Amino acid sequence: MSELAAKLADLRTRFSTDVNAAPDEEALDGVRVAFLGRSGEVTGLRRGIGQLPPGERPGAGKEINDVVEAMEGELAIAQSRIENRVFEADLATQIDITFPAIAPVAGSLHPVRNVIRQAGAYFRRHGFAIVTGPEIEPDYYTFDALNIPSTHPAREGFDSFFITDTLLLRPHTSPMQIRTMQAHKPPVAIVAPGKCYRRDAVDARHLFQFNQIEGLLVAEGIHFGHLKGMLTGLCRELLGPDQRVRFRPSFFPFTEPSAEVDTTCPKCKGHSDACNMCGGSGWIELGGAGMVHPNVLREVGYDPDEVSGWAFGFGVERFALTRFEIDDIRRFIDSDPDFLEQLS
Ligand code: FA5
Repeated sequence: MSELAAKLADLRTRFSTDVNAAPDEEALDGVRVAFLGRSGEVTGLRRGIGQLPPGERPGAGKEINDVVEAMEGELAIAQSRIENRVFEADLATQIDITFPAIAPVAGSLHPVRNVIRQAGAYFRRHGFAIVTGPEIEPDYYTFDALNIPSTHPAREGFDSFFITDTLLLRPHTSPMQIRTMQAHKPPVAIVAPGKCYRRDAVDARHLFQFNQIEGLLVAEGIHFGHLKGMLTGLCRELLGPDQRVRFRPSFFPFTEPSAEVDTTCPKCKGHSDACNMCGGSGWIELGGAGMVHPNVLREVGYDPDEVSGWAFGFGVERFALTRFEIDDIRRFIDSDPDFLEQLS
C-alpha cells in the first residue's frame, strides 16, 4: 500500500468514528471542518500531491477525490439522522399522551329492532316463547287455515306480493299462529316478531316492508280480560306508566270477537285537540286482536269446547313512531345514522 493510501485509510477510520459520535449538528459541522474544511486534514493531503513525482499526481488526486466523495455521503447520512432525532423529540413534546383517545364510532341498534327486543323481553318474562317463521308462505298458512277461504273478500285487504299462484311474501305474521298450534298441543303462549310485505303505496304511515309482532295464548279458560291485561302491561312498559288500552269492535276472519287495539296518545295523553301525533283523538292505533276463532282452533286439531285463546298483531314501526314521537314512518328506512342513534 502506498503511503498516501495508508494515510487515507487512517483518515477515513477516524472520520467515521467522529461522525458517528457527533451528538448534534454543531458537532457534526466541527468534524466536517476538521477533515474537509479549507485548513482540514484533506487539504493537507492535497497539498502533498505537489511533492510527488509528476506521473503519480493524477492517480493520487483521484484517490483523494474518491475518499472525499465517500466522506461527504457519510456526512449527509449523519445529518439526516440528527434531523430525524430532533423531529421525533419535538413531536414527543407536542403530543399529550395523557389525552383521552378518540372513541371509535360504534353503531347502534335500530329503533325498530329495539322495540322488538323490549316487547320480546316483556312477553318472555310472562312465560311466552319467542318464535320466528318463514317470510315466504303458502296461501294455506296465510289465508285458508286462518278462516279466509279463496273466495273471501278479506284476502284483498292483505294486498300481497305473490311469487307463484299459491306462494306469497307473508302480508302478516298470523301464519305463525297456525304453525305454532299445529306443532304443539295446548297450552301455547308465543310471540312471533318478523317482517311482512304488502303492496301498499309508501307514505307517512305505510311501507311495503314492515314488521309485526304476533301474540298467541291458547289454554283452558283464557278470556279477553287476559288480553287486555297483557297489552296494557306492554304499553306501560314501552310507552309510559299511565298508558291505557281500548278495544274498538272490528273484523278479522280468524278472531271472534275482533277488535282494533288503541293506546292513549303518549304525547298529549288525550289533552290536546291539536296534537299532531293522534290528530286530537287522544288514541293511537296499534293493531288488531281478538279471541281465536273456533274454526281456526278446529283446523289445527284443538277442541274449541276445551280451550280458548286470544291473538293480536301489532305493527312494530307504528309502535316505534308513537314511542319516539316521529311523524313519518319513512325515517326508519332512510338509514340516517344521526337520526337513528338518537332513538333507543
Ligand atoms: C293484521 O295484519 C292482522 N293479522 C292482525 C291480527 C292478528 C288481528 C291477530 C287479530 C289477531 P292489520 O292488517 O290491521 O291486521 O295490520 C296490523 C298492523 O300492522 C296495523 O295496525 C299496522 O300497525 C301494521 N301495518 C299494516 N300495514 C302496514 C304497512 N303497509 N306499513 C306499516 N305498518 C303496517
